[in-house]
Amino acid sequence: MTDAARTLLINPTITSRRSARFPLSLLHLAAALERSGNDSRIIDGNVDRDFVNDALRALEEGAFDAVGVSVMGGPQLAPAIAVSSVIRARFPAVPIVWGGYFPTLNPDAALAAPYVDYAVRGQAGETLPELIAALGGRAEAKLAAIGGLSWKQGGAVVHNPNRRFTLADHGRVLPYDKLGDPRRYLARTYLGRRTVAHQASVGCRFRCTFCGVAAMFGGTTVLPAAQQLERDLGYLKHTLGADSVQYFDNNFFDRERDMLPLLEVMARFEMPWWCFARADALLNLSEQAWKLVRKSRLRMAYIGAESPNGQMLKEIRKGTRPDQTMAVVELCRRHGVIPELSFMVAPPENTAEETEHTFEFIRALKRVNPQSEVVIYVYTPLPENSRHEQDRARRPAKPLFGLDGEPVAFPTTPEEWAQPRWVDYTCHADAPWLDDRLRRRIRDFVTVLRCRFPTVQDLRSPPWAKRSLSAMALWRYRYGRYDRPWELELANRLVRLRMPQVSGL
Ligand code: B12
Ligand code: SF4
Repeated sequence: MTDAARTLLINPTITSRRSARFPLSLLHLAAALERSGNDSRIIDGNVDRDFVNDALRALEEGAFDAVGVSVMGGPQLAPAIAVSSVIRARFPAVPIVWGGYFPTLNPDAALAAPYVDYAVRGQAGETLPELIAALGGRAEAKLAAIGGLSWKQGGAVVHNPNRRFTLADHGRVLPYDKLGDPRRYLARTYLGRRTVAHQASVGCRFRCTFCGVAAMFGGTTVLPAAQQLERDLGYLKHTLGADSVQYFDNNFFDRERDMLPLLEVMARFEMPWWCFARADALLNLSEQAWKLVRKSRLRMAYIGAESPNGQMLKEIRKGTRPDQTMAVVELCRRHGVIPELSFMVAPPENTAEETEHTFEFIRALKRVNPQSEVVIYVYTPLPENSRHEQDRARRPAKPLFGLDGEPVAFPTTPEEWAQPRWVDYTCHADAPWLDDRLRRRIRDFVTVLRCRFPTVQDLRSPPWAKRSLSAMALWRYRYGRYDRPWELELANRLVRLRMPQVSGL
């Protein structure tokens, strides 16, 4: 490989142009490649809807030494397969590298595809430059020494050891200019007119058994230095003109003593913000920290409540309790923060009872804080093989069975994972142990709930339409008559209320 190798970095389409946010994964990789003296070009399928042809054109025009594709399980798989397979067909000599959550959690499935040569697990800031450097002669000894890499040797797949997670401060902001005009990624949201996406820390110190983040990071988290955050926010606010921030940090509030310097920076910027958080972390914040949280203008915290069943929370190693969920909605109300609570209904055991129990719990939360927002997912545990290697043997998951009584067999190729039923599984929208009656029941409850309490995140629907829907849903919600809310479905089709779980903010 020459000294300055060129890599084509692709983010396959996963959301609408309106909902596109910075492809932070690729920006981090472009920065890492630049630091190692290499060049790259980014194609973002969220803004470039013809990204497959544009990728082919880029490869025709310029000499690229490798293609890197960012792949999250779910709806991003089909476009990732499409772009990778046409590149393989037209440019068979160009190595194709997959990275992101899908290959991290399913490296064997990723490498089962003939159009994937390398799967990078976890962070790739060091792995990718090392791989690019090793590609020239494809020296196997060099490949074998690269941490976090899975690759093919003969007919077998080799998984090199994991790599440690880092968050080194390289003294500069991400190379946003690689996206053309980065300002087109700022969006009007309920936080502000120009909301920007940013990730300050890396990882999460918890190991909830169902969570892809735990599977990726294995309980590790690294926070940025205050000066790094200050520099990044300064650039986003003063150079790009952002007025509010959506933090993509997996779990924003870590230990308070480490958070205080970061909150002080954010309190100086006073840019309204949204983040992922845990109920226990918010409940444990001191008055001093809350003062900074209020000053920094936290508007909404997305909290994984998961279930009202304490035993289930223990089994999935959530580490929080239902009474903490109840307490945090009250605490948020007092501090002017909207709690956005996510729940996982329809677990594999006591499926229907647990679901009804969760609906009742949600109603109780709404009574304490009617502003609480609720996101309902179906509980779809990770395949045992996808869990972090340290967690796999420790507490093996219970076997899963479908409605037919047969054990659930997870897919083994990207094509299988891209089938609608497995996309739904990845999106926590459906599971093999759900019957039609329960599916319908969940859908009906969600329809009544979101019509009765339209989300503040929806700026598209006019206020009168939201008010009318809410009034229409009143009697159904009050009397628990969720079944077949045809009139709400019809009205909803006209208004098209937003679904933040699909498009983000
Ligand atoms: C923004 C985001 C989205 C955006 C799209 C992002 C995009 N690609 O354009 C939207 C809102 C569309 C989205 C959708 C979904 N998402 Co999402 N999303 C995120 C979020 C919040 C941030 C991603 C990010 O930018 N991270 C920051 C970057 C720097 O980290 P990174 O992406 O991990 O990248 C690093 C490595 O993974 C690796 N890497 C990544 N790409 C590549 C490529 C190459 C070539 C290499 C070598 C390495 C590499 O290197 C990078 C730098 O170190 C994450 C949570 C998180 N904090 O990561 C969830 C997350 C990735 N999403 C997740 C999921 C499951 C989804 C959904 C599929 C399902 C759902 N219900 O949420 C939906 C699909 C919804 C639908 N029905 O359409 C899960 C994945 C877990 C899993 N089990 O696989 C996460 C972790 C959320 C969670 N806590 O569960 N998502
Ligand atoms: S559910 Fe939240 S707290 Fe648990 S591992 Fe995932 S990101 Fe961390």
